[in-house]
Amino acid sequence: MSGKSLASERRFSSVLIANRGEIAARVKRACLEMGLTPVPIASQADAAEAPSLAEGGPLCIGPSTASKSYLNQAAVILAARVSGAGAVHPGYGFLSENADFAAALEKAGLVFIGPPASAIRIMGDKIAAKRAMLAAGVPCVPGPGEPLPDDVGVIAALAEEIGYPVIIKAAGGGGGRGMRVVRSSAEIAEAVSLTREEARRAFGKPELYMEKFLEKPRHVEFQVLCDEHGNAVWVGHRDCSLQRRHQKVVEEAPAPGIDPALAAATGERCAEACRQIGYRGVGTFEFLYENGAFFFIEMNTRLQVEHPVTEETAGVDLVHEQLKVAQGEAIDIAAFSGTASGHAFECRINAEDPESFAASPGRITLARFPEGPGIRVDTHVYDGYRVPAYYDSLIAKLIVHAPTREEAITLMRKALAETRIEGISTNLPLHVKIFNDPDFVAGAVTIHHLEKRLKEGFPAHA
Ligand code: MV4
Repeated sequence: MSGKSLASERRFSSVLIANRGEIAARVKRACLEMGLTPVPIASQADAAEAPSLAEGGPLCIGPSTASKSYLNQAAVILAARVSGAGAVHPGYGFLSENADFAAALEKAGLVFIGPPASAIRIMGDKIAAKRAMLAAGVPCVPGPGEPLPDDVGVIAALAEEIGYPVIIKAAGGGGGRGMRVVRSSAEIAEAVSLTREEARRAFGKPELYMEKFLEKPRHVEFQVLCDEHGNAVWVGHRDCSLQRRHQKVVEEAPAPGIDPALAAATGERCAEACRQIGYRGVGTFEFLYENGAFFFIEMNTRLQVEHPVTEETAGVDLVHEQLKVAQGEAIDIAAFSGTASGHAFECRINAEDPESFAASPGRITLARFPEGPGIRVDTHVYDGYRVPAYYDSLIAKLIVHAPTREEAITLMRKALAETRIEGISTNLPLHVKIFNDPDFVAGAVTIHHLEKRLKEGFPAHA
């Protein structure tokens, strides 16, 4: 009964999209498909490329600099108020994992399309997240879910107990920021003091924790979906090991070569953790996978860039599900059991130099994307679109889905060959090399593979 009344309070008919680029386009499409009115917003740089407000274009919420527009909570909330939007979809990045923003929306009587602020807050503190996962029986990297003490002797003893190499991480870090590998007791005191100073400065939070450092892991993550009625399901896994400087380049689903029974057990642990913390919406459990075992590292409380590979293999629209559970609906558990089929890849097409990785903003004179069975392109760009210099360089996601991994690779090669972006530089040539790399094609490369290949100059293999 209380579920019903809660649901009716949460109903909304229009959704402010607090983001830009391909994900704003993706969320807009989902809103229209579900009979909801999308309310786009834009910074000045993005508004310059869009139709006017009178022509159905975005509400301009501020200057081009993200801190004055997409990150300006007051401006986003004001835009929601004046447009009469009932809910806000944050996309990824920007305000998507900001607990204060989620709380401010609720206070303003707006629905945040995401988890409760309390869940965002827990996962934003990597020590609290790890403690929650240990309590829920999710397998974690060896090391306590507790902050390091001040006493260097006690810290050194902990490192001996875990066994070198260890890694010191900042509780406020994540995504590769604020961490330091320590290979011997001689290095530990300096590593702790340097990381603590960085943590204080960058995150305003000096707490650190310690883990066993895994040398050659893969990055495998589990997608979850939860409603406020206590239902939580895991919706497959993805391999995101192919990365450079913590930026993912290619993702695939499912992660190749994982024992289905181990995946099911791990996925179920993730779902149970969600039930325990009262999670709602979509989420991702990031694991390191090494020697046939999973080790939790972080949870992301947002829709992720790479969600399409899960959508294609699981046959689910994750944005539709987000919109439904945000309105208080129960998820249809039966729709998620044993539906995964085939293999999907995603190539992130960035406006950047394929050799130096320098950003390459400017006018796209021609944009041609492939189409046909098994091919999906998530993008906001078109002939004549000007890529602004202010934001990240993602301009399109090329996604393929086929019955087998081999067929999906063949399809991606074809899709890449049919993609033409002119006027700016893109990383398309890098993707072509990756899909001709025998180790990548064989499957199951580690998180170090791409950087190793780049260092070698991507040798052409016979
Ligand atoms: C680690 C690790 C090895 N051992 N933790 C980097 C980003 C952040 N999410 C966690 N990261 C890592 N944590 C332990 N105990 C190696 C990394 C890591 C990494 C992880 C996932 C994807 C790419 C990575 C690249 C370098 C290091």
